[in-house]
Amino acid sequence: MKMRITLLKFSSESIHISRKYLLAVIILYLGYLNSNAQDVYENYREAWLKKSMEYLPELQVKTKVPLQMVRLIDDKESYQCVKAVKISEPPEFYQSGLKSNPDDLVLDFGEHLTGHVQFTIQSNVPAHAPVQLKIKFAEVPAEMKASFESYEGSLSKAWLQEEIVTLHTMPDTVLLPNRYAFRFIKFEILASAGDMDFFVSNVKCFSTTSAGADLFNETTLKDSEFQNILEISIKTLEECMQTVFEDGPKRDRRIWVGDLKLQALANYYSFGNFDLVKRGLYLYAATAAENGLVYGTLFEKPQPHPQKHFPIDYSLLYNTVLTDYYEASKEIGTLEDLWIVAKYQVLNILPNISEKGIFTPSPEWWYFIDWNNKLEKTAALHGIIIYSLTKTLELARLLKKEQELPQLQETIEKMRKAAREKYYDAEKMLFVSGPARQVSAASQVWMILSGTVSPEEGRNLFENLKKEKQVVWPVSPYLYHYVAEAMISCGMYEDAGNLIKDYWGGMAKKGADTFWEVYDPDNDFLSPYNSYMMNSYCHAWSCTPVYFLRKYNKELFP
Ligand code: RAM
Repeated sequence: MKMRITLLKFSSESIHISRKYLLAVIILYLGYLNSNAQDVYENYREAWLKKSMEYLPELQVKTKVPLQMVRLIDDKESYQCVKAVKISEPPEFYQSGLKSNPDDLVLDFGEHLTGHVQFTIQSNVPAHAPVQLKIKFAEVPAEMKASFESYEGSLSKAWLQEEIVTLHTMPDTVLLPNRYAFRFIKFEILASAGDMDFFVSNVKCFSTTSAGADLFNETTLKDSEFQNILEISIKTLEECMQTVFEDGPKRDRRIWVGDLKLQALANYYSFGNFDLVKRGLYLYAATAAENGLVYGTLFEKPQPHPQKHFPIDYSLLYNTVLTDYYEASKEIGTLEDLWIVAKYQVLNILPNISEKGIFTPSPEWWYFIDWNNKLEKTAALHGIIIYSLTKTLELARLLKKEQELPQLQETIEKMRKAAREKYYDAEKMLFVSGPARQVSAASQVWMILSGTVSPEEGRNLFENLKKEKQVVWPVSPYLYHYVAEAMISCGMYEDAGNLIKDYWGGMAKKGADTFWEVYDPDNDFLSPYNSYMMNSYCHAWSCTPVYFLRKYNKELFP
């Protein structure tokens, strides 16, 4: 009995001890869990945000006026089957009442602008009733000619630039409430008193940009076609450079990693605005998820915040914006600050890379690559991951931080090996993707840029691509940028030059004064949003010809 009591006592004590122990373990474990759930950037965000504010640029404002009055006519030969034909100079428009102007008369500023718009209105008789006006803005003629009422696209109709204003006092000078991205403006009366007519005059745009001067503008290319493409690409970039590198000043008016990367490259060969690049980099860091992954896109207002989704190719490409930045600036402080972000991009995807080097994206991520909805993206994504890891390794070496990601080199090698084993089709002598073994430019390009193949093998891939009947080609200047980059990395300068002339030059021939978000030479109406009205016609990721034409000047123009 005694024995039993002792035992019990012992046992209750030991239970007591083990409870204490357990509690400690639970606390430790919770602490660990919590530390996992904890914000990995907790101690950095404030400083990053502060830095992003230090790099907030002042916008330069220029006053622009319309150059001509145009009429939009149907024309099968013109881009999207609409042509703008000059009717008169603006003063003539100002002298005739809006009621006597035919519906399709439009003011043309002669160039793409991003800014605020002001005009003066007067009435023929002292105003005894208000007037309601519809003021419509468009980047391209067909967008102006289309009826926004018929819009059935997938994105919010509110993106289409149209303002309805009711004005009571005349004469009056009116500053419209939003910023617009446009070349064409149309005024239309929606409601008014029968005996009143209205005269619009002094239409002005206070256009804005943070771009500054083109630092390389003393060099004119001998080839006039290239020179024209170069100028359009600079103008595209200039319009997208606002208080951040926007993807498009009409839509989406926010910063995206994929666009930022290409804008930054073009900027290094034109405006050399390093502060705007740093602003973007710090904003991404400050608004990243608690697990460390940067989101694909973010907004500045009312305070910087992300749109919470992960295009994982974009998250990883963030690291390469850092290496590109260093290559251009040779400034290391920013890299030291943001190394931890680069590290967490890698740490977040390492669990998704198998022992055999296969990358399987997590279901909560998505990946972009290109807007061609026929594209099977698995192989291209695999290549982008290797490319980004390789750049991260360069960064780690530069900062002497390799020990913080000791598995990097081996992972890259594993993934390159896996790429050849899993995605290379020995018969076609091309990389293929997906169960249907799809052949696309995207798969070849990213395998080349990832260093999975040698330059010579890369050249063969391009050769074999030409022989292949069914190839999925890009539809965005974004992916075409990487096609040109891959060609250059294989020494195919002539091909890269031809591509720039065919693709970007194709837009120029169709009348682009800034380069478009999507361009399919065979389909002017292609739209990722099921409506060409919604496309952005001054789009950041299309601005890279200036980068190619100036960076590879010697090679492209020997
Ligand atoms: C669109 C924009 C942007 C791009 C993303 C993936 O919303 O065109 O430029 O980066 O898609």
